[in-house]
Amino acid sequence: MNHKRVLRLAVTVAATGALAAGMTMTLTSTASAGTTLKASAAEKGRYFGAAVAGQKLSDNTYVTILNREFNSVVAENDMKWDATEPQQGRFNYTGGDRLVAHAQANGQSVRGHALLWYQQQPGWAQSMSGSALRSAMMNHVTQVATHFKGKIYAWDVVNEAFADGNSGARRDSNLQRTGNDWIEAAFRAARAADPGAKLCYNDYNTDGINAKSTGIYNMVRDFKSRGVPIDCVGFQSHLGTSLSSDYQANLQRFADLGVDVQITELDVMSGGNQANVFAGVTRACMNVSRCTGITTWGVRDCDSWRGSDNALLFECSGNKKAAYTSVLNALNAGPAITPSPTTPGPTTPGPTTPPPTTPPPTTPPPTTPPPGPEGCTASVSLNSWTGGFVASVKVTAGSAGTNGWNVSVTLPGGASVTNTWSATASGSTGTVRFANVNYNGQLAAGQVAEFGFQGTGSGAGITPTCTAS
Ligand code: 9MR
Repeated sequence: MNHKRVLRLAVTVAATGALAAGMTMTLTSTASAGTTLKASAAEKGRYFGAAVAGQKLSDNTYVTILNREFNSVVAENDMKWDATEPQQGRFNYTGGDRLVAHAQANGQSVRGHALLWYQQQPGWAQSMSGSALRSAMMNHVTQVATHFKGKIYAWDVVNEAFADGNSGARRDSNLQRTGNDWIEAAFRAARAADPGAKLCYNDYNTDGINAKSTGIYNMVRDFKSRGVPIDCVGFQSHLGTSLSSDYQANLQRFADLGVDVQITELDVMSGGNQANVFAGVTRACMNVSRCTGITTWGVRDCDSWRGSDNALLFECSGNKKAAYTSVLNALNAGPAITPSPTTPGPTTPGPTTPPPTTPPPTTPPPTTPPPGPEGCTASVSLNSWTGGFVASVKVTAGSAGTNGWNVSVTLPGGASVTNTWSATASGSTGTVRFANVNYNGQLAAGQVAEFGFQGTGSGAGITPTCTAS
């Protein structure tokens, strides 16, 4: 296993000047300002995520930051092929299941990483080729996507299949040598296994318009034209000391093909410009309405694969860095998503409201059967500004758990819902019904799901009612 990867920094077209000058662009900012990454991202209909190393889930400082700041997680290694199928046909989901359980208990959505990648293959797969490998690959995609079905917001179905440099061509690998159609075959298998997950292609050195990103762009365009099921493209964004001036334009050209884009593995070389580069990436995502979220590749500097680069947003002690503040400010300054009338609104994972600062009142010990609603309850927290609001709704399953839920909200006159995440809305004015999406409908007794919506007008006084199925 090659665990010592050479750090591949993005091609940097010097944009330092533009960044330092604050990238003069006009942003419509709202009066509200979140105080955590996840709240600020959620206010703008996005998620903010982190890659999680399984063994760190027992580190208090780490978990405190993870749950306070992030509402999306991805396994740094635990869902890769070597981890999930160490021997052919014998699957191990221990690490992946642990992360999913953590996410579900803390209102975080999960990105799945990665079904097929030329690295971190188990030894048995590395030594296979031809049709035997092709069928092992497809079985792997099917089995893993089926195991996690309904729990994954977006899968990196294929990771890093394009070559670096100027060719714009596929990378040579044992996977590629099974036939050029392996990527579309993988996407079709993943769709069949988990129709509710968004299916992404993910790669690095795609941080601007260059030969590699153009090769990928051409593949995505071809897939869309032939109906190959692809929903999103991940831009890893392992960055150096400056940001390409066409970073945003590159995201936008992919979005214009009809796919979501996501920043999937963000980390940035430390030094004087780190905060500016982080802010530039955040602004770019906020300015592209189909950019549904940002994930940093780890939590604190000392959790990062980049070691002494100090490439993340928190010091080891847990202190916030200047880069943290720059990202938070860029999230708060970003324009809200305004869904286009012809396309459905983005279904991004929703915001999680910060946990209450006072513990809930203690209730007398339960008798048998335990008290509490059989169905579900819902509560809302509102973030309002003149002319608009974001509602974060918490759904709590009653004693029987849920297979699905519906939440109804009656809006005041003049108010209307413009965007919804982690639920599907019916109607936009008057009484609006929100139904679970496939990854958050099944709740155990007492378990919480969160969704959100954005509206124009006033949301004052809305009272959600929940029914379970
Ligand atoms: O951060 C991951 C590190 O712990 C592993 O040793 C390494 C194995 O190759 O993979 C790292 O994560 C990579 C990700 O899965 C794909 N894009 C590049 C990331 C950094 O190398």
